[in-house]
Amino acid sequence: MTDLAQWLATQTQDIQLSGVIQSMAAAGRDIAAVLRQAPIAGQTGLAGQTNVQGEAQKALDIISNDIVLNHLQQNSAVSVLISEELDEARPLAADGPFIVATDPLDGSSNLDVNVTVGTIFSVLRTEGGLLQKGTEQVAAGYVAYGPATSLVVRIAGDTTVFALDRAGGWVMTLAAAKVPEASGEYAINAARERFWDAATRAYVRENVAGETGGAAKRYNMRWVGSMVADIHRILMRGGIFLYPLDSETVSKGGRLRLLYEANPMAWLMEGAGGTSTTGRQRILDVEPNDIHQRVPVILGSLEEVRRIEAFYQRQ
Ligand code: AHM
Ligand code: MG
Repeated sequence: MTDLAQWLATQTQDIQLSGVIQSMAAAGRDIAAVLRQAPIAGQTGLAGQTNVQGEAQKALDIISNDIVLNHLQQNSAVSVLISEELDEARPLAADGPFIVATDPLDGSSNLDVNVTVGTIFSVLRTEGGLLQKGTEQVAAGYVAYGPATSLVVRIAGDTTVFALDRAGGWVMTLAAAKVPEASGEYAINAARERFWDAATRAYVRENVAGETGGAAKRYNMRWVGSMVADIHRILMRGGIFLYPLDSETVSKGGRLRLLYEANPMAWLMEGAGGTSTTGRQRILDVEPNDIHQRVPVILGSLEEVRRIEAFYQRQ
């Protein structure tokens, strides 16, 4: 059995970079422990509520952010933390060579129904500044808090999957994830159809028509509403995830965030042979102009991403 430290030693000579990934993995282990206990501690609700002991609750989003922050504050390799939960980038070790961008608890609206949520992270070099394209990432990963707690991580090579064992260690369960090129499964919030652009409409219409339509095969649809859960399924068995630009999100540039949601997921997908697009360009090539910038997100199996890109080209 290979553990995380052994795997890291095969992926990079950079001890500091390994340490950053170890810190995020440790944060994930600690967040998993909090989540397991959350219904008993009365912590699945919103901030501002009180728990059964009458104590003020902090939403798990804030607790998870604090856990990540605490781990990274102890790591002198990290100069700055960018987080969905922090308005501004948070300076940490003055001369640390790395920046971490994170969504500490993605999909948290699903917590009260005990559905898989996750921690997403991206690692950048400090010298590149806060606003760097996804291609500049040196590593990315997520932790999925599901029936098992999984860590999916990639430096520059393969996208690799670990599971958290009962002793709190990470055991490699898949050395190199491979997203099947073809798939008949798509993930989109179909209740937003009235806001969709023409390309998304045309693509989904074909999928719904199945073997009788232009795509000439049968499709199935899945939407957990928790990006980490949807992406993990696609990474393991193929499919496509879509949160396209639509008429309701167009003024903001999309729904999901570029630096700590789209870029790390695109990095992991590409490492597993999948691909990503905004519809118009590769996600990893988007120039950020704000740390909380939003972006349209389409990623997964090669053939399906190419199919919807063709609709965008015709539009
Ligand atoms: P969050 O970062 O506020 O948790 O929102 C992101 C989540 C993703 O996990 C998920 O893919 C998407 O929002 C779900 O959106 P919708 O509410 O349209 O289903
Ligand atoms: Mg999020």
